[in-house]
Parts: sequence; structure tokens; C-alpha cells
Amino acid sequence: MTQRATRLVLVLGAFMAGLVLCFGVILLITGSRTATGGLQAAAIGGPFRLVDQDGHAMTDQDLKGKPFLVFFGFTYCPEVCPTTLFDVSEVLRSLGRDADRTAALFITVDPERDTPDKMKDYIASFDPHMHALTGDAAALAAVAKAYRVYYKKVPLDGGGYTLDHTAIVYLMDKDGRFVAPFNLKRKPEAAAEELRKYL
Ligand SMILES: [Cu+2]
Repeated sequence: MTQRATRLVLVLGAFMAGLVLCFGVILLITGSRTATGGLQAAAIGGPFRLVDQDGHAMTDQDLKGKPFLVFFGFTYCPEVCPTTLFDVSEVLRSLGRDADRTAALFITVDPERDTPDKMKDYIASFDPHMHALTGDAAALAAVAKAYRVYYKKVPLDGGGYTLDHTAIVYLMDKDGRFVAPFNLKRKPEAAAEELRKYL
């Protein structure tokens, strides 16, 4: 082999090696992307043990076989919570008898003030299929985390506090699995029709 040919072979070899390396890296990247599942649905919800407005323990097991709605908030909330709970009540009312086969949970993010008695007073203004749940701060923090709910105390000028919180209504199926955020910006009948599909 001439010196020139040898050099050519070396250059070609290096080029081929580089090419292989490149493809290898691309395979690794695409491979790892496939392995993590890309758009795998994040797990929302899960087991809980809280106290309802009558002071009774309620767990996720009590909801087995029923699709249900979950909303987090607090009784001192000036607007978002009462509006949302009113809308949820309208949906439950639209369901008629089928409402007995569903449930709606209002879970407080303000355990300090929202005792079972306070929750009982408050929830009495809404549909009777609603469960108003409270518990100790740690139990509520765990449920909020499971539902990816954000909440934060905000001090008020005149003393006391309010809370910022996630205002999503979650639709869960009869196995307690998250389906989708539940849209209340439509006629209660239309929303009730969607809920009915999961009975
Ligand atoms: Cu609120």
C-alpha cells in the first residue's frame, strides 16, 4: 500500500468510527426517551383516611365502585370555593337518582379552622351527596400532595389569613383512578352526562 492509500484508509476508518459513534449516541438518546415513556400519565390521587362532616372516618375504600369528583379548598374562601361547590351541586342535582352512585369530595386545605363541625355547617348549603373532609395537617398535606394540589397560607392586612390553592375539580373513575380535570364551565346537564359515562 502506498503511503497515500494508507492515509486514505485511516481517514475513512476514522470517519466510519465517528459515524458509528454518532448513531450510537442517537440510539442511546431515543432509547432512553422511549424507556421513560415520554408522556406517561402522572399518577394523581390515591389512598386517604380523613374525617367527614359527621366526625366519621372516610377512606378511599368507601368510594369503591363509584366515580367521584374531588375539590380542595376551605370554608373561609370568599369566592372560588363556594362558586365551585355550587356548580358541583348543580351537576349532582342534574344526575337525579344516579347521584347516589357517585360522590363529590370537598377536602379542606385549612385544617386549623375547618373542624368537622365547621365543615358540617358549611356543606349543608350544598348538595347532600357532598362529603366535606378534614383531618390533621399531616394527613391533609399527604392527600393534597397525592392530588398535586398546591396551597399556601397568605397573611391578611387586618390580621388572620387566607389561602391560595389549586382550584381544579378532579374526575376519578370507579376504581379511584384519575380520569381528567372536570369541566364545570358548561350546562350542569352536559357535565352530568360526562359523569354518568363512568357509572
Ligand atoms: Cu377557595
